[in-house]
Amino acid sequence: MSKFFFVVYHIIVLLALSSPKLSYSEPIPIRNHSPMFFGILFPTFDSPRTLLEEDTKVDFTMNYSGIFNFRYKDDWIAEFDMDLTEIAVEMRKGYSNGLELGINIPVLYLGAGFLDQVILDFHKTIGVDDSPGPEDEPRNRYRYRLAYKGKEWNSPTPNKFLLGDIALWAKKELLSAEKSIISIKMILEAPTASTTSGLGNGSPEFAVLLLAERRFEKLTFDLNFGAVAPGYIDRGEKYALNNYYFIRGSFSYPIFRRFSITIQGTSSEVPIIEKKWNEITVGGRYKMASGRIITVGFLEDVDTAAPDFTFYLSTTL
Ligand SMILES: [Ca+2]
Ligand SMILES: [Ca+2]
Repeated sequence: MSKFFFVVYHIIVLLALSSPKLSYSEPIPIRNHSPMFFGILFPTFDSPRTLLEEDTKVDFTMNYSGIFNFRYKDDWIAEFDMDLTEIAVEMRKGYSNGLELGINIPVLYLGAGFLDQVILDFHKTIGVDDSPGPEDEPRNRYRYRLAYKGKEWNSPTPNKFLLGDIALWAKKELLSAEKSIISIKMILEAPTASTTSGLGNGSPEFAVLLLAERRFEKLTFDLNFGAVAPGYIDRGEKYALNNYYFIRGSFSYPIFRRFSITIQGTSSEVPIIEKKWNEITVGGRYKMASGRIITVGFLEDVDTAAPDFTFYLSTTL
């Protein structure tokens, strides 16, 4: 055994022996940063569990995406080459009878990024060919271009922090048994982001989700089914968006007392340009002795409506 693996092995054994039982494994609420969804409500993966009455939870989350997507379809021209960082504060509070209310306040930052060559090298190492595509394009360039029927849409301002659309939700447990929970969640996204210099769509949006969870021994299985009414995109003229549906599934498993891994996937319809969006995410949660939970996730898209990848990091307060 090399010295490195010897040290890692002992750290893992220490973590496994030194801590109380992990009681926290659930889906990873990583963001969809596909450019087909810019500004449009796409609910994140959520557990049906609600906070106890008077309990509050505050999460700081960061989603970092490398985006490269050039599509020419019907009357659309879509050219995206950028990195997108989304930082958000998410607050929840529990009420009686399994009711939870929450708010998500996001701030976005678009720019040229710095990782293009690193990702190309990584893809080459694992045997993915990026040509034609990013391999043949300039490195670390900012490009946001969206045109419909020859009309250019507004571009958000790069290299600046931009307020995103703020979302409010209510979640209510419908069924709560020892190993199974089913909840309904309703989300309202308000058009707080600018439609001219930000990534706002300018329309209020609604979503209804059915959330379910089933535990088998240590394994936790979660399912989300969602229906979204994204309204329209306001660019001076209003462009109606199709309502769409999505389904998500996840498996979480505690491999050590403080650390659980999650593998999850999403399949969704897309409100403009493309037909479908599919992704797979792997990640994990680590519960510190203080009770703070650190979550990481890595998302890879499996079709063309896609950013290259999204990296997720969050911490509870
Ligand atoms: Ca929106
Ligand atoms: Ca790039």
